[in-house]
Amino acid sequence: MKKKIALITGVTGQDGSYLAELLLKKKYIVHGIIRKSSSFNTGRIDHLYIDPHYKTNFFLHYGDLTDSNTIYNLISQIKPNEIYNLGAQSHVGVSFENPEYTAEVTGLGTLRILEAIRFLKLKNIKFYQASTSELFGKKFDKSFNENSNFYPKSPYGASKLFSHWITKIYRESYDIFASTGILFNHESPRRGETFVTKKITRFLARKFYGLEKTLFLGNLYAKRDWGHAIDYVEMQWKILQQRKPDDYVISSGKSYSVKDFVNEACKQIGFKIIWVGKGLNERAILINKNKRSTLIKIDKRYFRPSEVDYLIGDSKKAFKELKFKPKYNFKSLIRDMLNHDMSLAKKDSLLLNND
Ligand code: NAP
Ligand code: G4F
Repeated sequence: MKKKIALITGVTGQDGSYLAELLLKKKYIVHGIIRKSSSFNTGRIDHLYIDPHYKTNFFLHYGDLTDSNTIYNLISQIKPNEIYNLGAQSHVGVSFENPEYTAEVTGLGTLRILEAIRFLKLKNIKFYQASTSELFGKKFDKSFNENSNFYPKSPYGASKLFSHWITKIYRESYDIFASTGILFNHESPRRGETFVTKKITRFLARKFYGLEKTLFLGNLYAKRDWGHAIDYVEMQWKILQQRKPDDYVISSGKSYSVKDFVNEACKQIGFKIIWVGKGLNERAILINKNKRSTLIKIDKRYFRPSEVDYLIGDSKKAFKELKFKPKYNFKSLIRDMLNHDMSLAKKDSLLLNND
């Protein structure tokens, strides 16, 4: 049987790397688009890469979602059966600082791919758009599903809303197999270091080995529905294996605050903490025998001009139609992240002590 060909934008990111792994296991030929960078940016996929002079099913191409010509040429040359559009300026906080760039990449980037598909008239191509729970900025119901109202609260959310709607518009107008996954927060050992979960687990692991002093965080009271990226990328693939294109919410159905995340991570690593103070003066105090020290402080620069306070998803449709069965929960996600960060921190502390 002929091997399926997939093209992934954002292959160097958290999801892109796990998805490439999954598709290679499923015997796909996988092409990924990477950005030119002055330093290495392929750390998450280096283990998959084989010099193309030797036998490989994994190919990388330079490209950028702001560059229509390259997107068009790559799709035209590769003729993929499936395109996964995971590339984005994906940081909500940064989108307030770089709104125009975020709209270019996270919004218009999607349109560039859809236009290439339309112009090339490639038959049987399937397109996946990485939509997000950031579309649901305001709580209208108890939980959010495919029919909930959208109310984005950031330039990132607004850019993703454009991408979400334009995907539906191309599906309905041009009969393109274009689906979306409205994924709630998903984390992993490969999560970028500036997202709050990774910031916390990395800091605690390094603190354990004496490599850090204090962590600065923003809003501790925002609630998120957190899952594991390994479970969620499998659903991205499943969404494109359905008979008809559609939209699916992928979530755990449980919501925890940032503070809950800190408390659980501290418990797992064996740190006894108490919280004192209020507002910007709130702090977590580490109690070690009779000694007390400040472990976490609040820094107002990590607050956003507008915040999504509460997210919880309702994935009934995915449970039924995609047979969604996540292997990880809140506690095992944190354990996985901590185990990984502890082994990295241990290595760093050994290096430091050997110097
Ligand atoms: P991520 O780790 O931030 O990865 C983003 C990827 O996009 C990286 O490979 C990045 O390349 C690439 N990229 C950035 N700007 C680009 C540009 N101008 N042209 C081409 N590629 C570009 O994000 P993730 O967590 O894997 O998320 C994957 C997708 O799902 C994103 O679209 C995100 O917005 C969306 N999403 C994520 C979550 C979540 O909780 N993780 C939830 C819902 C939706 P570099 O490595 O070079 O920076
Ligand atoms: O980890 P975060 O930056 O993720 P956020 O904003 O929820 O966005 C992530 O999930 C979305 C899905 O809902 C994706 F679409 C998006 O691409 C991204 O992957 O922040 C989580 C919460 C926020 O409420 C934030 O205000 O944590 C709060 N927070 C508190 N202190 C912090 C910090 N966030 C960050 N990044 N850094 C802090 O120090």
